[in-house]
Amino acid sequence: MKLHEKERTCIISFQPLHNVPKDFPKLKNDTFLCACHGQETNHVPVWCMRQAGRYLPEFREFRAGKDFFETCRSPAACCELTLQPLRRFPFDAAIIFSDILVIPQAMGMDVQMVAGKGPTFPEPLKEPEDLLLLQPKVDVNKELGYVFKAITLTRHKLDGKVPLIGFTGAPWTLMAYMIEGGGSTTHSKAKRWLYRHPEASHKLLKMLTDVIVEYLLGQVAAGAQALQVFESHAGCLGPVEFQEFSLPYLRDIARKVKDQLKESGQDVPMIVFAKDGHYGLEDLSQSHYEVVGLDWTIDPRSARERTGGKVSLQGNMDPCALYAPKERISEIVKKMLEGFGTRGYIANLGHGLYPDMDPENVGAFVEAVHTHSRHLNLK
Ligand code: 1CP
Repeated sequence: MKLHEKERTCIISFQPLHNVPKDFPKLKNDTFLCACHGQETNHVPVWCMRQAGRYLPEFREFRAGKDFFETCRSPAACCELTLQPLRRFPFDAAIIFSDILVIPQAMGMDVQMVAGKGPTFPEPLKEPEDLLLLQPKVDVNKELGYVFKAITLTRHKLDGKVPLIGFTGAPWTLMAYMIEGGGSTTHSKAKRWLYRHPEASHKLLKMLTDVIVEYLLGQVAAGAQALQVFESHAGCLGPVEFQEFSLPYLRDIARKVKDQLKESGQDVPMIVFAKDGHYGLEDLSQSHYEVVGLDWTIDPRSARERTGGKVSLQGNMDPCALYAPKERISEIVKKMLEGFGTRGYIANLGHGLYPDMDPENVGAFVEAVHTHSRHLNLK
C-alpha cells in the first residue's frame, strides 16, 4: 500500500531553520518520526498514552504528597516524570508530562485535582455570559511558559534517545470539561450548550482554538518534535455534531500550526486522536494530520481501508488486554500488527494505561511490538 501522497526523505535530515534552539542532542532513534511520515522502519515504533502515570511505582513515589498542578508547573518534576518510563522500557517516543487542563487554567479558570474524583472546576461555565469571565487573549509564554521550559529541559535530558511529543486537548474536549466542571458520563451540560447555545459554543471553541494554536507553536519552539491533539470526548458527539463542533476546529488547528511552521522551514508531524469518533475516520484522514490515532473499537484492516493510505495510523490495543498473561498479549499484538501492516504504523493502546496495570505487562507489550514487527518485516 502506498502511504501518503508525497514520499519523503529521511526525517532525521530535516533541519529546523528558525526558532528552535539549535543545541539539542542529535536524535538517535527516529523510528517514530519516520513512521509518522509513512516511511519504512526496521521495527514498528511504540509508545503508550499515559506512559508517565500511576501504574509505575516510581511515579507514585515521586508524586506522593505533591499537588498535581503544582507538579505540572515544575519543569524539573515534569522532566523526571517524562523520563521515568523511558528508563524501564524501550519506548520509541516520550510524551511530556503535563495535562490538557492547563489551557482552561491559562484562560483564567480554577482547576483542582481532587483525590479520588479527578480534575474539578469549582466554578464551571454555566451560561453564555460566563464567557466574559475568560481571558479574551492569552499570552501563552506568560501563562504556559512553564510547559515550554519543561519541554526544553526534557529534550536536553533525553539526550536524543527518542523524540519528544507535545500535546494539547482539542477545543470540544476542553469545552466539555469547562462546562461539566470535571469528568462526566453523559456530558449533558456541555451538550446542552451545543443544542441551546450554538453561537456561544462556537465562540468558545474559537477562543480555545486560538490559544491551542499558539500553545502548540510554543511547544515546537521549545523543542517538541511531534504534536498530539486529544479529542478524548469525540464519542459523546454524533456524526452531525462532530461535523459542526469538532472537525472544523481540529482542521483549523492543524492548518494554522502547519502554515506557521512551514514559514520557518519546520516539519513537525501531528497526530489527531478522536476517541470513539470512528464515524469521522474518513474526514480525520483528510484534515492535515499525518497520523490518526485509533481507539480499540475499530478493526485495523477496516481503519486502513477507510483512511485509504492517506495517513499513518496509531493505536489501538484495548488497554485491558494488558491484564492478559504475557503470551496472550504477544498473540494480540501479532494480530494487531498483521492487521495494520508494519509501514506507516505506530503501535499504542486505544487509550491510556490504567493505574492498576502491571508494568511487566507493559514491558511485554513493547517487546512484542518490536519482536513481531521485525519478523514481519523480514518476511
Ligand atoms: O495524580 C495523578 O497522577 C493523576 C492522574 C493523571 C496523570 C498521570 C492526570 C489527571 N493527568 C495525568 C497526566 C496526563 N494527562 C498526561 C501525561 C503524559 C502521558 O500520557 O504519559 C497526558 C497526555 C494527559 C492528557 C489528559 N488529561 C487527557 C487526554 C487523554 C485521555 O486520557 O483521554 C484528559 C482527558 C485529561 C484529563 C484528566 N487528567 C487527569 C485525569 C484523571 C483526567 C480524566 C478525568 C475524567 O475525564 O474523568
